[in-house]
Amino acid sequence: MSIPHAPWFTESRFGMFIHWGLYSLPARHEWVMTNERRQTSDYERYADFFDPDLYDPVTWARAAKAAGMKYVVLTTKHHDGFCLWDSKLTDYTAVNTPYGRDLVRPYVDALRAEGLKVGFYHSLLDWHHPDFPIDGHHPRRDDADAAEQNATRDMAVYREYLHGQVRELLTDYGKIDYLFYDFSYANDVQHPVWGAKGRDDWGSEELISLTRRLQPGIIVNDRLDIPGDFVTPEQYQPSGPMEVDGRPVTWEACQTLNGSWGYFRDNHTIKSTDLLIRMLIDGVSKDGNLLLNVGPTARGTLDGAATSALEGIGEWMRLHDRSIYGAGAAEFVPPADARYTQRGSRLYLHLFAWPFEHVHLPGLAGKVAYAQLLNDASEVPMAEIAPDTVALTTGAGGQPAGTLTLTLPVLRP
Ligand code: FUL
Repeated sequence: MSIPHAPWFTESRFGMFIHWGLYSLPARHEWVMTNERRQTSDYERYADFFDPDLYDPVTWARAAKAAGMKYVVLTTKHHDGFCLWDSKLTDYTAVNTPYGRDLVRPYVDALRAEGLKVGFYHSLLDWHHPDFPIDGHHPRRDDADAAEQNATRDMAVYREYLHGQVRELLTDYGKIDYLFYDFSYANDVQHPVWGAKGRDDWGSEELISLTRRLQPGIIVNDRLDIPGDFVTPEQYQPSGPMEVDGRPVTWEACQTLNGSWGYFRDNHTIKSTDLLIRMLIDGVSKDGNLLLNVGPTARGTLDGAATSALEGIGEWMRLHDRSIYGAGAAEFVPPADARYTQRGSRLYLHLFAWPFEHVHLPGLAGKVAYAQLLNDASEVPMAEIAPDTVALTTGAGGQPAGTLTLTLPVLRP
């Protein structure tokens, strides 16, 4: 399902998520402020040490592009409230750190220069703002006087700040293609004392119209507690094309490399490159996008694990990207441990485990004109072995994530 006003999105299929902010300094998860119940005054000291001297968004943009990604989404502000841009509405910004500069402008410029679409992530939550009420996610939620503190916090004041900051971001940086709001939790956290926050708290209707008014053509996600342009399954792969109220929807799975979005120095449980490629294929086979996250270090670099994952994916994409871009779910059911993606009259069979000699494809007899490997265009011999089944002779050689292309003559009359 493509978005009528932004067909580029499903055509692209693959983007980069970047979680970067003060939490890159403690380097143990972007929720460190609330996980460790940090006092604001204690946490905000990280700003005194924020000096990403190696920040060079051109290298990020090039790494994304070389991996085959077509758009990039940066955390302009995460839940900790620290702003990467020169906001006039708070001092809690990158400008007031030893680095002393707006980080968003060079990011936007770098993406444009590389021909990538420009995305912003923006947190609805703000654990730094004095008017943001203490709720079930807040670092101060266990304070004995939390209720008392809340008496002086005014969500309406915060809401105005939120909208004002979005206005800055969507006014001062030229064309923005994509916005990921994060997140409304009306049905998510029914905290016994603080309850939840829903569309009225954030002023979701107004925020979304402001967004579209300032950036006609922008696409907006679904985390405002009202429908957006696409839905955002987080850290899971849906079991098939997604639907909401029985209707197909555009979707994008966001996924981490190692379970944390922000840089996590001591977490080495990185997903293998093979697995990441399979996640991308799996999503496309179900009509979805993949937004794959990296968490740059506090010096502004991508670490070795992220870099080699991106390079590995890029190597695969160089030979297989036509089974990804503009492709989507196929009308056939693949054999076990395989996925189909389809673009027009081309059907791509992705074998997650290389078969020993033959692969049988029910439902394809009489429908396939020719079969070949996508990586080297070598022919794959094909025979009809049953009234509806085709067998391909793939050879005994192993490939980690093999992709066969089947060329179908006519799929639809
Ligand atoms: C979540 C956030 O709470 C995580 O920190 C991360 O940003 C993820 C993409 O969305 O809801």
